[in-house]
Amino acid sequence: MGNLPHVATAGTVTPSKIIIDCDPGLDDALALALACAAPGLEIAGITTVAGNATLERTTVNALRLRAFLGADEVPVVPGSAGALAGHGLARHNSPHGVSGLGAVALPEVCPPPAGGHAADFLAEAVRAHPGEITLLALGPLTNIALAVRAEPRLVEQVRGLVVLGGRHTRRAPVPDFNLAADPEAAAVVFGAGWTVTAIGVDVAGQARAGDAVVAEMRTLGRLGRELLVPCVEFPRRAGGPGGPAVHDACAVACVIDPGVVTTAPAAVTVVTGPGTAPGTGSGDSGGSGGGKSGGGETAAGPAPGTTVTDLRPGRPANAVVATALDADRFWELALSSYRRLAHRLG
Ligand SMILES: [Ca+2]
Repeated sequence: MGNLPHVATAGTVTPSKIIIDCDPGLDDALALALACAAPGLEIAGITTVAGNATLERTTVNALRLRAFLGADEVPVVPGSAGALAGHGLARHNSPHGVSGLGAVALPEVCPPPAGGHAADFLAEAVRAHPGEITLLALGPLTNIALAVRAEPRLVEQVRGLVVLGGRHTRRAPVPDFNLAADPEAAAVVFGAGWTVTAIGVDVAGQARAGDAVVAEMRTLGRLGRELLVPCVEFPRRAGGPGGPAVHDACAVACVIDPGVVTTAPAAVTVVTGPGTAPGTGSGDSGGSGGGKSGGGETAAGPAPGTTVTDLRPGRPANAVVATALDADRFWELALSSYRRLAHRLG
């Protein structure tokens, strides 16, 4: 491992298996729709974590999305409501609304989730298909951390791990939500001994649903009308140049087509408390995080969850990080996939 896994294209060999660990979430919804649309992907499971809303809501949202997207065969397994340190994971004043899905109005009544805990499901699924499953983490990293703690062989058994989180191309002034929600879990995941493919919010945030994208979504029948457009129009009310970012969908696109991003090997450290950032303790100050004071940073150093990313060549790398996005390629892939799915859903 060490690079984004390549996925079979339509009409060729066996689809690539993925498990999506998520906290739906408007951009999670766009990501799940994209994964369902990709002929080269087989979704082996959806696991949920609290984050954009409570665990109860993110799980219900995953179930509603599964039903709407016609993915009834995919197990949905609930996971963590709280961080490793014990505090709650659900964000306050969520930009995704109290429900987690803004004004999206999908039926609330749908088949129940599977039994058990997401972390056990992840470990067992990967063990049953060694070398085949790519984990895609689109929320706080608690479930992934619990899974790899309970089953350290996960590190060798996964095909890949793609994390939406961090900021890796420049000094991170503040942590992103996914890593800040559970910094200890993020540190466990980045330190587990595998190569994490990290799509930072600095790069994924460049994928924005502007007016032309929304206009295209409006032509996509029920999929566009009932899901895609409400997902991008809810945050649009809050404004923002270029339209709302669709971070999680960008991470799915990277699994389907690694050429959507440029990547580089890197040493990534996650700050968990005072003195844990390189440069605040042992004298290494070469990262893109850490350093002098900025927003979210105190006299004790960068805030917990901040990533410190060292891109200098020759350093032992624990990650491959996205350094640039080809936004045109991303939207071409996303909209053509959504069009295919819209046709299927009618
Ligand atoms: Ca998410």
